[in-house]
Amino acid sequence: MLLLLSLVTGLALSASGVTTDKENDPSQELFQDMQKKVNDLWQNLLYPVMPGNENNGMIYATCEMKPSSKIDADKPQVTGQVLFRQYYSSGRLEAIFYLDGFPLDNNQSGRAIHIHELGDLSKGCDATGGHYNPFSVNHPRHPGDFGNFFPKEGKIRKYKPNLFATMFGPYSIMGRSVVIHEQEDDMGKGNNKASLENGNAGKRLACCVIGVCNKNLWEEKLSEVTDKKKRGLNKRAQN
Ligand SMILES: [Cu+2]
Ligand SMILES: [Zn+2]
Repeated sequence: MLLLLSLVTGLALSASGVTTDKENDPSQELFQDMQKKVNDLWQNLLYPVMPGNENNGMIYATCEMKPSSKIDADKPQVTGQVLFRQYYSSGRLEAIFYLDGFPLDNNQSGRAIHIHELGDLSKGCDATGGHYNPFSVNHPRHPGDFGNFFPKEGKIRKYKPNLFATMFGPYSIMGRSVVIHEQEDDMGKGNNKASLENGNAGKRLACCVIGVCNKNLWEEKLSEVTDKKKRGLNKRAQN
């Protein structure tokens, strides 16, 4: 806020300064000055806090998944991380879903994962609000509608690029939550109101708040997730 105020004040001061200097096409000079100030303003508003500034314009975030305190003990106790990476300012969001604690059999139903509006974990995952929906659209067109995940041997190991959510600007997901549900997302095809709001995905098993981090977790987990993918591709190529 202080930053905003100082920039706005700077803008006003420079505007009054230029009107007294009419020698070098003041309107042009004023325009360029204003343009620079507006760019600086946006830059400061949009640019995220970069830890140590060592990431070359790449921002990383992590969400440390914890079982909801409101979920029964016989339900899956999900832990792990959802990691995000995005190149400033127009790169597409990428995510790694690295989650444990699901039943070991491989025929279980899918589990929905979404970004919810609030980063409030005071009531387990129940105070995280509905799906983050900045454009007032129906489910599954919310920026954090990640769809269904099918655990293998009790784990989810998934890399997803080209996501619609963003960590920059007014619609940043930073400080909001990631929620994993007990059931499958019906992707808006459930023929009822809830389907167009939340995909009827059922109870909230676990959740976490998205926060800025450095690149270490991402690099550590990505190799594991993509190595698996490579092995899968090799297997397919051999068959
Ligand atoms: Cu949800
Ligand atoms: Zn949704």
